[in-house]
Amino acid sequence: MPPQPARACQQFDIIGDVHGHASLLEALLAKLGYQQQRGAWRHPSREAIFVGDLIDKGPDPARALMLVRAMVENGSARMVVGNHELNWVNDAFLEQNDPQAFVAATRLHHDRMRLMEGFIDVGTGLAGLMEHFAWLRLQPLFIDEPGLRVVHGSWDDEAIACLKAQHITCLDDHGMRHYRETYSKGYLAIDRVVAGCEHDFFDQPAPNGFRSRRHAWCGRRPQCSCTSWCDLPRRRISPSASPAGCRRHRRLPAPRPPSPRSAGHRTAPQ
Ligand SMILES: [Mn+2]
Repeated sequence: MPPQPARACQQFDIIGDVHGHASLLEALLAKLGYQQQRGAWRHPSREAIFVGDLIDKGPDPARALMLVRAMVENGSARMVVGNHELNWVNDAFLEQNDPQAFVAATRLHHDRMRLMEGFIDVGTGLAGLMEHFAWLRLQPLFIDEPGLRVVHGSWDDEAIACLKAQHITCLDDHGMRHYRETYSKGYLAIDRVVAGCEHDFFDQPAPNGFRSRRHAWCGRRPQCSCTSWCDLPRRRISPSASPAGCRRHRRLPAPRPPSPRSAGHRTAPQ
């Protein structure tokens, strides 16, 4: 098949984890030459590519999410989801028909309190939050086109091929069905691409029932040192089921710069 024609817009600004820092993002966009026009930040000749993790940590995740969504919907940006979006979706997607349960699921992570408060502040409240959640679930796990490859966690040809073969493009019901099935090919591929993790499988299940250890990439192997039992779909794990010293989401050293072969970063699922 001949190469696909490149998109009209050939220049990109690749913007990493915003993590709720909406004001810093606005300053960055202004510095890069974007201007607010007709409800969204736009650049006359370039497109912004957000590499996921818009939410959590920073002071204003709601505004960060709304800003990026406005850019995507106006054609001045695209995004892929990061592990923080994946975690929120995994916590709350089964509760989308029950607002109270949705709030409870969203509140499982303390950082998401600010996300909820932000939507209340702008007057759209819970309905706005849930509507943005639904939109987030449709954002891609990866971008793969001539001249541009973007993921949040780790570009892995095998994992990308698996996602394509199984038509897993985002965190919609189809994608989440695969993701919730621990150890399925789809789960492992999403975990690799979005969270940057890979798994070491045991010959026999461990005494706690788990079949693998989960490692996050942090630059060049064998530096990867963030180890957790493979419990992501089930989320919470009782301390007694986890061996001493095994912590989920252990903080890692600062990630190395991304590989020149692909945009994105390789960090622990922090
Ligand atoms: Mn991340």
